[in-house]
Amino acid sequence: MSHTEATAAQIRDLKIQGANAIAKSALRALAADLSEDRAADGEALAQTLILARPNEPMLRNLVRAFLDAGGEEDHEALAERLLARVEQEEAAIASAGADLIQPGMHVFTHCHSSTATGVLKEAHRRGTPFKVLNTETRPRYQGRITAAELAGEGIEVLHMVDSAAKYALDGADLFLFGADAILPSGYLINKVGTGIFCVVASRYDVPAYCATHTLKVVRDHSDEAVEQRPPGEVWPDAPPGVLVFNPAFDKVHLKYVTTFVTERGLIKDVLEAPPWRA
Ligand code: RUB
Repeated sequence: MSHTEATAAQIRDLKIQGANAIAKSALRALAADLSEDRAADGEALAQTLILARPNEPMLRNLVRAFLDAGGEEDHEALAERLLARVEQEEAAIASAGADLIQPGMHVFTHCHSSTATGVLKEAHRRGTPFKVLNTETRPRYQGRITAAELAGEGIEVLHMVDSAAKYALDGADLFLFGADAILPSGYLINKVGTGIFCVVASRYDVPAYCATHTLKVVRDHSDEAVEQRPPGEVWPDAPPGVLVFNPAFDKVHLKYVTTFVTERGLIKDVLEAPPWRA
């Protein structure tokens, strides 16, 4: 099995999750296959990775930048150069986001976004005392990854079921979440639950910050349908006659986002950010 096929399978099965990790692992797999076989069809390999999950523009944009930069540079070296740059830019997002976290704040977060946890870990590294309230994120429990990661750093975490989020948002100082996609149609895509939590946050006047790399801005079309996951993730042995609805993500209107926290700093209109080139 090629690196590309193996990585695409891991992305499909959520063994690799979160837009950043998905995009980086896809780029590594593509570069590995191309360096092992210089005659391999890069566009076809890229297509296999792109089809693994439909709402991952960071994967699409990063792989596109890599293929367009082709030329003489060794594939692995080019991939490493791009990944190192993305990592530097992630540090810039963490720094811009950490400026928002003030001593004593209660920060609500949902699912697992490495960009959001990067912000929180940076704030903690700076010595800012704060508390994180986080939801477990049914059906795949990515919220547990967040809780374990932050607690492992020594950050105070209060973990709860998704439907307890009102307790967390009522009185929270900030709602911080990531993004899979930002659509020219005026919506962002992030883990299912983000939409209802944004609405509740706005009712409680809790500012909602989306921490995202601008590679997540969709460049190739205006809108896209949300990924639907297998019903068995929600209820493996649902009785006959019960139809199970399992959207992976929510589409959230951009009016709910107070500001985007990006590698270019705090940006209200992230759709205006210029495309990222290698
Ligand atoms: C993960 C999710 C994350 C974004 C951003 O969903 O919605 O918030 O992908 O993550 P899933 P990151 O677990 O279904 O992939 O900031 O790490 O890119």
